[in-house]
Amino acid sequence: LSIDHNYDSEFCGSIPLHLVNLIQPHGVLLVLDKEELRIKQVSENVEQHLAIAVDELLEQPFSSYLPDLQYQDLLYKINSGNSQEKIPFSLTLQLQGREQDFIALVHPEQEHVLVELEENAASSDKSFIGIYQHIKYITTLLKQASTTSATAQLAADELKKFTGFDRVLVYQFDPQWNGIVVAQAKEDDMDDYMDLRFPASDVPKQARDLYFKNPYRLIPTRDYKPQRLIPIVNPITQRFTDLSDCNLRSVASVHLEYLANMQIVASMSLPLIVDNKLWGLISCHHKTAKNPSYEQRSGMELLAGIVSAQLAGKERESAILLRAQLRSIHAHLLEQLYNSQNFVEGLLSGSVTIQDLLSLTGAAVLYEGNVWTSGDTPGEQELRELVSWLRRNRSEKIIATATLPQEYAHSRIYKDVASGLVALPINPEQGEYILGFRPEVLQTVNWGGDPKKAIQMEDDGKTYHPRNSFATYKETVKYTSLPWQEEEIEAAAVLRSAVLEKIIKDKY
Ligand code: BLA
Repeated sequence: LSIDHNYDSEFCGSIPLHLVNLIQPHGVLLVLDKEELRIKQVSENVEQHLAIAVDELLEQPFSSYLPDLQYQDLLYKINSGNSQEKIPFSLTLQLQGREQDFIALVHPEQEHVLVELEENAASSDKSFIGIYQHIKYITTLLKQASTTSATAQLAADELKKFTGFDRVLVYQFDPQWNGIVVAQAKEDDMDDYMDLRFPASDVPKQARDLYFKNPYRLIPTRDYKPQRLIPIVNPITQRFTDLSDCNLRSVASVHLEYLANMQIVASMSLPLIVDNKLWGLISCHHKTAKNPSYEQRSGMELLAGIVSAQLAGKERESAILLRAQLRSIHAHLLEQLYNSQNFVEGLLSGSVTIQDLLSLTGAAVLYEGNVWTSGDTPGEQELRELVSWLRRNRSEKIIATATLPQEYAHSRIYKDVASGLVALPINPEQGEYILGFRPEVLQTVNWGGDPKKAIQMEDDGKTYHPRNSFATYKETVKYTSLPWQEEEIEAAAVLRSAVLEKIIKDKY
């Protein structure tokens, strides 16, 4: 795409999210030493949640607030190494003679242990059995969805019903890390984001990376007072405490502004991970504050995992289908190639051609000083110039581009036949190539707000804001063909080897 999002990695991508030293106020953070599990650092809001003052807690052994059995269990969880799984569990704290239940998340780090505690206020909205049956029902539906988009739409619809969020979106990343809303379920009065594309800087790299550490990012309300850690510097490490693993971590202010601009108060997002890669997100929005119960969060986490597995299955199926289609054309073409007088004939004429295999609208062979073409191609002189450019610029490998006119300005005059190019080198030193062409396909991309205005920098060059409008911004993408699929490039590579073999066989 022609829009340059150079801010992503250089600017938004450099905000250090993990060293903010602040948390959101809907829970507390305790930092314990590893040896004795003594409380070394706490968030300043402990008194609101635990009814014990900061000074009273600091330096106390955590064990003095726990029944012995729970303490033993905690020790086991910290030492077993299983805590990678990050399964929350309930802890009953003994505070000033009374007992209080919390949901705890424990993260053993290199030098200390992070303990996050939250009251589970909304837990009574559904019984375990109720939630279990609901998840089972959604899972059954998901298994029946036949395509990627059906899976995504079902996930959005069912997660909206399951959680009660006002808007649930399925957001899919493209190779440049822009994202497209591929499914949406929403209340009528919420803005419609379906099919809109958002620039990569909206979810910058370090925010994307954190989804591999945390099962979700929850912001129950953007209207909160951040809570500092006390003391400010972690007395164990003598540094700021790394909050990468901490669910309560305070939110980057640019993102809080973003949520305000989207007119939402609460947000929760969960990763969709396919083949170890961040495929997309499930993004949930609410007009007012919303803090789902731990049971609901766990259900959402589980469902995001199931949706990911379903998407992985669908992607694999379509890759297999494409491979199978290519393979049958390939078999024909190879047979024809072997039986032909010469490889040029075998590729360009006959019942199947290289055009069929690679979905080309034109093809050319430049070999031993001659030029052969089939279908729509640039003229002979233009082909010779194109090959000199290829020789100068590129390697011995197969080259495929869907944006030739952007890379080689001379080709703009024939963009209608060759905005997409695949080049199979035979003998690149001599300018001998097999070339395949695809025409320009003008695409309209609907962005959620003008991506060139994604970052609003103030005159001081330091203060910045996210864009304040997500109204559809239409961009016409020129000089671009349909994309080349990985499977097509693989097929081209196999064909190239067969051609090289044929040439040798015919010569000797
Ligand atoms: C975080 N941006 C996020 C998150 C989402 C988005 C989902 C994760 C936190 C959350 O769940 O709310 C973006 N949300 C979207 C998009 C849609 C959506 C695209 O629903 C589509 C419908 N953001 C900017 C700019 C910067 C930026 C200009 O717009 C940087 C200069 C940064 N976004 C940014 C940062 C975070 C973020 C730093 C991490 C916030 C945090 O976790 O503290």
